[in-house]
Amino acid sequence: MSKAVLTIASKNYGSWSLRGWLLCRMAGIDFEEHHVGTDDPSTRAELLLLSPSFLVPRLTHDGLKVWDTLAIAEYLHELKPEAGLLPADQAQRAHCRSICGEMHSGFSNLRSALPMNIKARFPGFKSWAGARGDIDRITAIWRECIEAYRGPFLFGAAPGAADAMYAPVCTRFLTYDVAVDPVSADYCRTNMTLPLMQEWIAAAKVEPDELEELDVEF
Ligand SMILES: N[C@@H](CCC(=O)N[C@@H](CS)C(=O)NCC(=O)O)C(=O)O
Repeated sequence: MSKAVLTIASKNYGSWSLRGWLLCRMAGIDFEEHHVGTDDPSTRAELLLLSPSFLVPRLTHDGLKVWDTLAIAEYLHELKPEAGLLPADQAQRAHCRSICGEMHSGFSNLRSALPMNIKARFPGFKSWAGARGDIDRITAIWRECIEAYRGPFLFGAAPGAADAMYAPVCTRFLTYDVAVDPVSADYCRTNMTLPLMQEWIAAAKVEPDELEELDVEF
């Protein structure tokens, strides 16, 4: 069997890449990273061969191609149920899938106003009202989970798919100096200090700056 390959983009800017990578590492599969720059026409052509959506992350495992972060999470959960990406309890699993889905399909104001940029810091950044609404909803989701399952991660003692899905939000809150309630601030610290997050952040910090246009918006 050939080794699994996870195709990802920038570690500094690629929030979906971060989610896919965390899911693969949390699941404990043995994989190689394949990096593509999605704004370069030749790599876009390459990416189209790899992933019909053009988008990354994309996982090749055991002859299968899996693209789209939620599909990767579900695939890995089926492959390695013992990794605990999704909670063992059915009701908690339904809750977990609901908040992962909400992240996957929503919060477009936050995503466009506060793009992931791990290297950058914008002290005192003013989030506009639309983004503030998304921030309020996300922190309400976190507080509800921490209260129900006692933390420190969203579904209890160990990190899982929901923490991977919300990890790029934690990096954004740090980048854009977003003030949140104490429970959410603690959760952000917990997620950001995970060894896997530290490993990704260290790699993002040494990545060459290729996407300068994302920086000049501010
Ligand atoms: N819904 C997709 C979103 C993936 C996505 O937007 N990926 C970005 C990079 S992080 C991408 O590939 N952008 C390239 C492009 O738009 O050409 C998922 O869940 O995987």
